[in-house]
Amino acid sequence: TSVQETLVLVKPDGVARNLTGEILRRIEAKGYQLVDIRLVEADRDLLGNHYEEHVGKPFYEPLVEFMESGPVVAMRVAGNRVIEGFRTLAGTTDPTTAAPGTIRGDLGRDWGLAVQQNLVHGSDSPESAERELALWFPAS
Ligand code: DAT
Ligand code: MG
Repeated sequence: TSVQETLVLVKPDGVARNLTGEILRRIEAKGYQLVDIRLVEADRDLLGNHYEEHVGKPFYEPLVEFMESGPVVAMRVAGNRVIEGFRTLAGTTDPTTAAPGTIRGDLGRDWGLAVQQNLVHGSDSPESAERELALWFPAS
């Protein structure tokens, strides 16, 4: 086994739509462990660090504006191969084409909103997970 920790964010659309519980239910049903959880109003500094790989891309500014638009729920989640496993639960980036059975495929918008409103973030590698967990859980 390979126990890992990952950062999961319920984005402002997920919090506003009261989907935090449903998303956590899916994480727990899969057998992953919730280690820590916070409600965060993210500022530009945090978001710029979090999305540093996307700085300068055309979707960067709308993405940061969206992520600042309301509270986000940050979760530290542990489990065997959870980094890849949570991204599989989340589905692909665009909710329109994300597979049924996934968070984005089942719950993601299908009414003309921008692709950044895709409910969740999950770290994409062990290096990203370590970096992002340090940003969102600075005290632990
Ligand atoms: P993911 O969240 O699936 O890891 P990513 O890291 O490539 O995707 O991008 C981060 C977020 O930016 C993504 O959740 C939604 C937004 N985004 C990505 N590509 C986009 C695009 N082509 N147009 C608009 N927003 C985009
Ligand atoms: Mg990503």
